[in-house]
Amino acid sequence: PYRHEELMAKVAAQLTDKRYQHCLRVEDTARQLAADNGVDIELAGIAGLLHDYAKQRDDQTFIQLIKTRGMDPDLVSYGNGVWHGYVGAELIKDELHIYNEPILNAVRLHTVGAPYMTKLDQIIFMADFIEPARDFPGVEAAREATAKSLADGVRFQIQHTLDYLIQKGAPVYPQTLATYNAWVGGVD
Ligand code: DGI
Ligand code: FE
Ligand code: FE
Ligand code: FE
Repeated sequence: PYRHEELMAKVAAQLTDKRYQHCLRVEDTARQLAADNGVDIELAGIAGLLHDYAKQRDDQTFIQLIKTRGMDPDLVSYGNGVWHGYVGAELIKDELHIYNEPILNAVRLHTVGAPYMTKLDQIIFMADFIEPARDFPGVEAAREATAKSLADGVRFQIQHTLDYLIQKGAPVYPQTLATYNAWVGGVD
């Protein structure tokens, strides 16, 4: 249904070669995680390929869409990191004519996660974090957690991300915190 070669060309046309190569590695990692976790491999591959489709658009493009599509107005205060998933899904509909909600949602949530994530959402979230070229301190532990279970991987990543944002003094989008509370926060 989705012409793979055609989508690859469309993604490549929007990104630097470096970012495009990352998308191909995320596609590959997503396919592996899908095979390991009983998720549709083609769907996971397409979502992985497309996840950063909008990453290199101008701020103005994102801000305009946030305003005209009735998205959370607070999004405007958070920047490309938070925009390219949520708003990127709108550009994927408009430009690639892909309306598959499981794919679009996995793209929307790939950076900040959500309290409830489907297995496909979790796969794209994790594939982006652990693809073979990632080399931050802790990536091996993240790969091991993800191999144990997707949920362990998600917990690891959201804790790492929140920690990173706080270390940097970056603003935390409320949904990032909601993801953290749902997956990590436990009373004891
Ligand atoms: O697009 P990638 O570089 O492959 O990776 P990504 O989509 O996971 O993350 C993009 C950036 O978004 C990353 O540097 C961390 C940042 N980010 C994640 N959550 C938040 C955030 N930035 C802000 N300001 N607030 C958040 O809640
Ligand atoms: Fe991204
Ligand atoms: Fe990510
Ligand atoms: Fe990415």
